Amino acid sequence: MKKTPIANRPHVGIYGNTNAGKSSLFNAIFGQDIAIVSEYRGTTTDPIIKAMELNPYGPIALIDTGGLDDNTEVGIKRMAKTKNMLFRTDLALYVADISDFNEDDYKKIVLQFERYKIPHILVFNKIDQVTEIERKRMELKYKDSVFIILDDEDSINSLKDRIGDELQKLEVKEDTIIGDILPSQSTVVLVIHLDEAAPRGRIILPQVQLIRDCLDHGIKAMVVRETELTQTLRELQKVDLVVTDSQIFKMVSDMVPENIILTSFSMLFANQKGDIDLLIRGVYEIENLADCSRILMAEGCSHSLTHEDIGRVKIPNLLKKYIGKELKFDFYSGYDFPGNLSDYDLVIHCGACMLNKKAVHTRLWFCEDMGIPVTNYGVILAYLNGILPRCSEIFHLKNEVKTYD
Ligand SMILES: Nc1nc2c(ncn2[C@@H]2O[C@H](COP(=O)(O)OP(=O)(O)OP(=O)(O)O)[C@@H](O)[C@H]2O)c(=O)[nH]1
Ligand code: SF4
Ligand SMILES: [Mg+2]
Repeated sequence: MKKTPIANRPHVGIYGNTNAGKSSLFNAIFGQDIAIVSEYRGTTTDPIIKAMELNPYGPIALIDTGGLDDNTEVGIKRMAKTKNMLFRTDLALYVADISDFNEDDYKKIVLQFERYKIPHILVFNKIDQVTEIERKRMELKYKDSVFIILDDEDSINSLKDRIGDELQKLEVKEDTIIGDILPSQSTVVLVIHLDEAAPRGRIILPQVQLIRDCLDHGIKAMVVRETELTQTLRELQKVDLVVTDSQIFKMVSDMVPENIILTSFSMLFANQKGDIDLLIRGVYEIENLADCSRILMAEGCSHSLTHEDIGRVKIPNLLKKYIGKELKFDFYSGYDFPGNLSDYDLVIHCGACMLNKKAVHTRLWFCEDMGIPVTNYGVILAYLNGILPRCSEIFHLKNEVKTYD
């Protein structure tokens, strides 16, 4: 049974006013009572996110959120948490109690959906509470919406089908890290650096994901430390690509002959989840940084020590040394961005292994819209080490390589 990491699943978020029936719908779609349902407004405080199979579509992540119409102090905090979910939502369901539909509230959230480029389905719930005539009137007025009763399985199944159809249109199915770059039967050498900050007894998620992606696409992967790399390259007859940890890029670049293409784990993830061209354009903007320029180090989760080392220590030190100026770094982790994004001169993003594609894209759009250059750890390390042209070569070759796939 294939278990897709949550970050690789399209995210379907359920939004709406308090008591609209969001949690009831979450449970009905999920097929189990996970979220607490009650007749009291404001029951759901923190969003819930669960991985599930949406048949026949496939794996998705389903999100239940707190209501949007509560202006009390607690309600405002709850709404902030709900709005953070917009960053990662690929498709939204706006649930409305048919007998208590507030069109102004709906229009307000639609503006937010548009800002975050999220398509949505308007779902009218509790249709057992209104007359047939009222229901027909609403059906005529909101032609593209779906009408459900939670204990009517058929209506839930039609909604599930509609969700699947909308997701198909978005083409946000699980995508590949390397399978669209190299043809099957290619040989890749993955170089993993095991220093004291590396977790004991295991390798980190991006490395696991890349190995699995190689297996899924019939790409042969040889996993080595840098100490075994030279010997490995001598022994293998054909190597199509070497992928290395960004932190030892310079050393590995010196070890890998010029005729073998080299890139980093972070560059591959940047290409898979983000916009590699934008991230490369962003990195050249470091040449324009001035004394006391502000840089946002944006991380996708409360990182492990390994990442702390790269994002919090290595990159800031390298960058200050390269620019020769005092720079001010702020660190932020989560799916969203801090409210003062416009204060920054540059955003440097982590590899985003825990973020879904939509969350990364939303962050990049926000930077682009505000005219703030954005790059990521892998791209900046390659740039500062003078090897960016070499490690981005694979992405320019991608289209040619794809033709004999
Ligand atoms: N009659 C009827 N009641 C429903 C239906 N769906 C949900 N309810 C009831 O509506 C109430 C609110 O449901 P919830 O699922 O907790 O609503 P919510 O939107 O999650 O509410 P908050 O978490 O407070 O924002 C509960 O008492 C549900 O039993 C329905 O289709 N028909
Ligand atoms: S999401 Fe970012 S900070 Fe978190 S583990 Fe992945 S690369 Fe590191
Ligand atoms: Mg709820």
